[in-house]
Amino acid sequence: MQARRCYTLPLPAGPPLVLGARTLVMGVVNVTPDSFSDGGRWQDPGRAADHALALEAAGADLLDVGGESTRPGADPVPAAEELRRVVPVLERLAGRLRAPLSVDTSRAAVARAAVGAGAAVVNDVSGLRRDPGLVGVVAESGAALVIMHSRGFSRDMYRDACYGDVGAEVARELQASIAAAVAGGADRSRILVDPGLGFAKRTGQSYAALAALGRLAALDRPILVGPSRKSFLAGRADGGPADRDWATAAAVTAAILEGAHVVRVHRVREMRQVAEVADRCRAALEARRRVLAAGTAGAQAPALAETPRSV
Ligand code: PMM
Repeated sequence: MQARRCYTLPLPAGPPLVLGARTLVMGVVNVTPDSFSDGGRWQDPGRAADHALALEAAGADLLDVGGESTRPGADPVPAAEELRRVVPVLERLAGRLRAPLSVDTSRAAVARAAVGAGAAVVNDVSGLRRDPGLVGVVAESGAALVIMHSRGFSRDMYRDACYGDVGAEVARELQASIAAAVAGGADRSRILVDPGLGFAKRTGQSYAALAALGRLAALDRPILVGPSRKSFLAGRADGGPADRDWATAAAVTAAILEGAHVVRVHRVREMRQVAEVADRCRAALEARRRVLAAGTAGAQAPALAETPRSV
């Protein structure tokens, strides 16, 4: 475990995103009929907006609105349909949230409309490979950009799931995407990176990418991780995506101990609790490491801020 660096990301409006002091929780709002976990639940724009407001009330620091399923095998939807799903939700939320809005899209046209409707973050699961125009929208608008690692696209992503060293290859490919973003005019200080758990990665490869999260620290950008309910978390008695929240909690904890700054999840209230405890564990482990490094092994680690409890 290494110390987590702190970053302050400027956003087009409102206060900057402060990353590293505590883990931020990004709530998922999928306005799709076919997402693997919550497809069809929030298709009505009013219900989707209410869901976003409920996630903020539950403790979300960011809200990620998406209009195209990225599950393996999903067919792409036309841009007009993605716009029709996402923009009315963002418009309904404008001025009603403190948490910045993110749009989960790989298309420039959707990113442009979303930023116009108030999104402050563009979350591109294609890592800038799908639409070369997307980086221009980010550069012009000053939106923050999440560059997620993947290979191929939804329909064929497992074809390229061949790695010698997952952690090293993910870090190298993300580095190349950052360079492409900067060459396209994006501000490096507004970029986050994401190892893309489950994207072009089979089960063992997703765990390897999670275990190698520390390698991404070399990119010197904040790290976002999205393990929520994914199939790599399915245990022997798996009841489907909605049955994977305990497993998600384990992966969220591992991600935070390995350096994640933001976790993207469906169950915000619960994962906020998990993140708080994982942050306290991080702080205790870092303090203990400092004590050991100072050569005072056996001395007491500095006490964490205490909240008195009866039990
Ligand atoms: N996963 C999904 C969609 N978007 N974005 C980022 N940055 N990272 C992810 O891991 C990610 C994502 C797929 O999950 P969903 O269908 O629950 O949204």
